[in-house]
Amino acid sequence: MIVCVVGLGYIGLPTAAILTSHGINVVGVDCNQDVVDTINQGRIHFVEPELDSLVETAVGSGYLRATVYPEKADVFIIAVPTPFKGIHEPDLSYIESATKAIAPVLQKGNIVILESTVPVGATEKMMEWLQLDRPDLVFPDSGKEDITAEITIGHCPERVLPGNVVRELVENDRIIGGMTEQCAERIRDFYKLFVQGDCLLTNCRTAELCKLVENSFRDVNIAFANELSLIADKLDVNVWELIKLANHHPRVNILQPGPGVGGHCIAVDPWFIVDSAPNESKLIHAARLVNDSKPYFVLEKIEQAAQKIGKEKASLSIACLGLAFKPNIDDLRESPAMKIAKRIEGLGFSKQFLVEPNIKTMPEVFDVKRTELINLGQAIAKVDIVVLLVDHTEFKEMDLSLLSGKQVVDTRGLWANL
Ligand code: SAJ
Repeated sequence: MIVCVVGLGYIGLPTAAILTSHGINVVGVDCNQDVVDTINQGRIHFVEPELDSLVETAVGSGYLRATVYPEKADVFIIAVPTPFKGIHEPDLSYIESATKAIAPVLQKGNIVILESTVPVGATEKMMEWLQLDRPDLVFPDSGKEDITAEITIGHCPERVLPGNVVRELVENDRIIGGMTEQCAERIRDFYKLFVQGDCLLTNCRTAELCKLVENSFRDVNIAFANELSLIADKLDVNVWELIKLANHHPRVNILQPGPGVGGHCIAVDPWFIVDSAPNESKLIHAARLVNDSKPYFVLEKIEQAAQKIGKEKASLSIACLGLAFKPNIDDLRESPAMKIAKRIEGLGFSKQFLVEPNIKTMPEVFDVKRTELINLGQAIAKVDIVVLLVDHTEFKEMDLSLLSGKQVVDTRGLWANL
């Protein structure tokens, strides 16, 4: 069996590597030549625990090869991004390009699986694009059983947690939406080659909405925690203690407030629901607004911390600990920490120091005259205000006596008892 994985990012590359560890030959495709070259050297282009050794072995053993153009295969997995266009509208152009790229090499008997997170109806759209380019092939008839179909089409959304991808790809249950029942069954047989979790079969539209709903559920729950942090602050209550106590109720399980919600999933996917059913998704929409506004609350707390010192801001310096969107990864996409640190540049402090143990160079959005990327010890020694934005292990394990005499804004409740 040969599997062609299109899109070698946070999902495609780990999936490709895991397939090879089950003795399956994988051709990985990415439009970025640097990514292709890095992988062909047995290296990876982002931080994900355990992935580096998996890819090194996969390439070293000859089971994984990366290239820029798709090649003939038995199974095609599309795992490309679905960013926004306009105001929070899903942009399917990467899926369209990937589909058009595989169309010429598609053969009778092939399976095409869309793993990218998409709005409802996108898998049908993908099949229409394939049909347009390959009128010689017989495609399944959506929802109807059809033994003459020559191509299997389905949607199997990825559900893995960044930072835990290698384990979750194997252990998580999978939702498999088939264009027909036969499609779903064939796709399940494929995933069963490496997935230990249950493979649950449904149609494409339900699978598409299921993925969006999972991330919206989490977004709404985080918004609840973030809203509580605002309420508790106003009423002079420690939100971390409040949540800990409330969670002792057998049916209450409140998540943790933070500086906002980041990443390319939870901060994005709920908008795909809002875009397709705006009048029906008021709560999901409100949650997005609550989470997106949280960085501004953190900026207010920073202003208050500066006022407490009682000196001109121009004579004060500040350190931001963490830039990634969550702990122990280097992913800065949609990161509220990045948003906050960038806005601090405009607040008039003498200097801002950034500490992000998972990156080597400061992101270009920052002004080198105002901001510098340095290590934890140096940063804390130099500044008057310390803002904790990401609960990286390095910050959990640091010597808290270093913070004495500093103003601290702890957005993660890591040092709640200081
Ligand atoms: N966050 C909080 N408080 C919490 C939990 C999370 O503020 O109590 C913040 C994080 O700091 C981060 C953001 O939410 O900024 C999202 O982090 P996350 O760990 O909740 O989720 P992601 O985005 O890394 O991964 C999610 C997962 N979805 C769910 O848990 C429902 C994952 O399973 C999906 O595969 C992934 O989205 C995806 O790719 O869609």
